[in-house]
Amino acid sequence: MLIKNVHVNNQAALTDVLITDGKFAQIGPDLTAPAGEEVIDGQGKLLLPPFVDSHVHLDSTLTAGEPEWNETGTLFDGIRIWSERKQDLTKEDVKRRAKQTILNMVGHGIQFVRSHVDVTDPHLIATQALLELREELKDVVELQLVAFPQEGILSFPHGKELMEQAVKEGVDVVGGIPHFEFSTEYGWQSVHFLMALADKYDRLVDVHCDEIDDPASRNLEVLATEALEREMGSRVTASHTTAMGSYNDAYTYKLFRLLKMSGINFVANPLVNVHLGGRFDTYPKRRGVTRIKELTAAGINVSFGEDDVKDPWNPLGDGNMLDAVTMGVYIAHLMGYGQLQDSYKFVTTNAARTLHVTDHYGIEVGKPGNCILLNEKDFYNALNRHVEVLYNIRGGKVLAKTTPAETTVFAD
Ligand code: 17E
Ligand code: FE2
Repeated sequence: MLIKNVHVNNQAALTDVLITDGKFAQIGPDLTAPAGEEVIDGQGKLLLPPFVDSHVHLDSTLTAGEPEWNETGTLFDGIRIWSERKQDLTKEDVKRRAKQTILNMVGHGIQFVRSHVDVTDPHLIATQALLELREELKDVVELQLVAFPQEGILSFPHGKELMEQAVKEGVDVVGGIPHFEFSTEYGWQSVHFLMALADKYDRLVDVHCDEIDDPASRNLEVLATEALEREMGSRVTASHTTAMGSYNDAYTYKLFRLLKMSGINFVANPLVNVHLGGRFDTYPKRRGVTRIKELTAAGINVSFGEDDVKDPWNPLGDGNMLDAVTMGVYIAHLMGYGQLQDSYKFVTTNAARTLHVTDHYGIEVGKPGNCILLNEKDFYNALNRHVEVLYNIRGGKVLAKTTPAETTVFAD
């Protein structure tokens, strides 16, 4: 495939991109297609590596309203409602809903997904369903699965055994939820347990960490210390960390030293965190998000996830990462022109680092020919107009194609 006349990675210059045998073969001006090769006229638009959703829950997707809508909008009612819906899970139910959401995501330019899967289920039904789907859809999407103990590791019957069982069955990443454990002590113990488990089985780590408007929720320092001492930093991710929005500045200053030394990654979920956060405040009302701007300024890797697509934690969601970026730049005060132009990194290169897939991610000669063509010349305009992904290209083949809607205004 030859893609003509595109701005690669938001650069000012126009260029061509040739993909042969599924890999980027040449990037430069005035390339010619080998005989019979498919040619796409890029029309001066933006070519990026595929979008990455670095944090979503595919087991619960498309269950909003079942058995009830989350009318309070708290994390805790979300957990309660999901716990009821979980009783009715079958493998077919999970696979059907997850597949529908994944295909929708693909239509919006996503090719890499990290999904948490709730392992606080004695039968691990959702885990088995998503493990099967990971294989069945491997030509469409690279799906990473996180063993996520929604109701706790130490606070749920046989929580530790269920975590280890999920890892043995093949999940890629070890998760946790220390702020939801019964006690601070259980929270810390859960972090030590999950880090040892990941180390033993050579897995990545992604913990729901301090997702609560409580400045006393300080499991992040335990996770970062473990990551530092085990030298696992780049393989470890702290998701949510919304309590950091409530930490005092003196403590945060001290914490940042450790975070930088540890090299861990962060995932913010701007849409869902602004929705679930601040729910127990009157006024002033907290924003419920982590310190995206300050982490980024400190050189720490931050990516964005959508977290939920229509489930007990988010009644909305369309599998479109531009929604997460829009909310993220507003809520984190990243609205400078350069910051807006660069904000695609939260859902592309930064997210690829979080997923630990950078060896096969990016528009570079020799890497797999995966890329997306957005219907604007640069990311500032793409974000502003929330444009279509015209082509989602995987291994030099069109995986999804979108024809833009056409509006005619009848006025002089
Ligand atoms: N579970 C949780 O603990 N936190 C979340 N944000 C979601 C599920 C979506
Ligand atoms: Fe989450």
